[in-house]
Amino acid sequence: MAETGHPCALHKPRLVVRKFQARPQREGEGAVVRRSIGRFELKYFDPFLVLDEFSVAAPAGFPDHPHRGFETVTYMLEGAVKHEDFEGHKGTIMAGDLQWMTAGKGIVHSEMPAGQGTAKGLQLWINLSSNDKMIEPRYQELQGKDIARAAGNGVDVRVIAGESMGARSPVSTRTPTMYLDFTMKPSAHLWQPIPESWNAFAYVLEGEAAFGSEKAAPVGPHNLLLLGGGDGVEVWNRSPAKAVRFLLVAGEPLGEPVAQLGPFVMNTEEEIDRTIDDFEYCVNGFEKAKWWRSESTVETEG
Ligand code: FJE
Ligand code: FE
Repeated sequence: MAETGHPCALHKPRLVVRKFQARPQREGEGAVVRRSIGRFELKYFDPFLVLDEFSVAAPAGFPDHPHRGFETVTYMLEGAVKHEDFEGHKGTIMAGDLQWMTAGKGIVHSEMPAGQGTAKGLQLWINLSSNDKMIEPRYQELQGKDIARAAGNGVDVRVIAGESMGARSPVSTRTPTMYLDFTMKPSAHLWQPIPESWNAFAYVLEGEAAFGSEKAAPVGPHNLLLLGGGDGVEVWNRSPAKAVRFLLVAGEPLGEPVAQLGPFVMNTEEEIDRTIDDFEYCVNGFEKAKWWRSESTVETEG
């Protein structure tokens, strides 16, 4: 069994308390996302605001739009996304790559599929505490080859944030967060410790696994599982032939009020009103929004 701790009687395994199937919906300009966290039945899973499994091909995409008050974590599964922001920061996030963007007091950017193929991946929005909402924007970008990895006993893990199976991510997270991408071979079993006070969920990408209890019904792709209390989670791949790939994500809840208007997430309605003014008048972090338009917008308009 792959483990970084032991699931013996001293442990309190987390069980699945709710399951959501993420169905496709339209977002941005003609893009399709399977939204699990952030839809009306699950508006907020402190500190997580949105989890979108996206699929986008040109000319669809997420053209010029702002963010304030949280972080976006983009993890590519297939194809590539071209991004550029109003500070001149730009690049391409390819399959396996990670972009951890702290929007802080303000980012305006575009996120568009690169080339002709379909870009697929995950975007997670992590809330920032009231103390961090207005910090300077920051990017942490990792190519797939630089993402920490560990393997053993039929389990492979890519450590996007936090630590697992002796591998540790270099990403620093303002809101304490663990983000793991597991692949388990048939008949593999794992125990992953999770800090007891954190909220945790799993999201299945491929194959099927039983979460929380060996007898649990296996869960397949596009399902989000909220995990209850405990100090870790046990997962079994009981399939005779098929691997399972899933994300395991956990974060320390902020326990603060949330006021949200689309891509602006603050603590109070008053702060949202101020943010709308800041964006409209291009002040307090949105200075460069005044004249900026992405190259992709300029190209489309000729
Ligand atoms: C959006 C505000 C946004 N899911 N998944 C409002 F910021 C967005 C948005 C995204 C997004 C971008 C990528 Cl690359 C992947 C995403 C939302 O940019 F769609 C709306 N409606
Ligand atoms: Fe964005």
